Amino acid sequence: MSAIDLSRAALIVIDLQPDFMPGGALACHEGDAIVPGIDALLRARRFGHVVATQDWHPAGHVSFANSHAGRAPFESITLYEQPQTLWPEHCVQHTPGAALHAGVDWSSVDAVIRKGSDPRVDSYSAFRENHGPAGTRPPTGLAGWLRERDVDEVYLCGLARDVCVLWSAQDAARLGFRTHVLWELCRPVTPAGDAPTRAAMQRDGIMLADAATLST
Ligand code: VGL
Ligand code: ZN
Repeated sequence: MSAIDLSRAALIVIDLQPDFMPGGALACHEGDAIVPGIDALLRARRFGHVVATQDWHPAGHVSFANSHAGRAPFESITLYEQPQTLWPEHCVQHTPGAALHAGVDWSSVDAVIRKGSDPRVDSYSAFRENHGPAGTRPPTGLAGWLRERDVDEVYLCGLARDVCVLWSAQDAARLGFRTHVLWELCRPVTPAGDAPTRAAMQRDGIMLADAATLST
């Protein structure tokens, strides 16, 4: 039996950064549990292409609760006519919490997409910013990068399952990529959201996969 052909597939590792680990500024539930599995997946070098994203905010970013007088983390406000969750200050550019996690061998990564760098706009998806002042969601360039390389299939893993992984997977599917989420190599900000996250992925044609199936 030959293993499945992943030469036209890209692995996209979302926001595996210390600030999203337990004890970090914006901890994901059991976020550290996925680090060894993602490291093993990269070391296996099965994918034709590997991309990592890095949440990369300037100080005073609009998504930080402390940028808004009288607001607390995890409250929701309306920003550019869309709901915006306010987060604890996290992943500030060039701080240790914003680094790519030291527990992973990143040497096989072809491209790193830094997102959320515009102080006025949040960016959950690897493909597009959230709604900005002009009401548009400017692309990050990732879709073109993948298409230029003939990639038609993407596998996503990382953090957070209910935020940046979900939004990235939804955009990937909408953009026409065959889209898989490696569910067990993701962890959420809010574990209670796992059932709705799973339902949203299934509704949007995203396939839930297991890293073990990649080696069969
Ligand atoms: C994320 C909230 C704020 C994520 C990033 O990586 O899922 N969540 N910024
Ligand atoms: Zn962020």
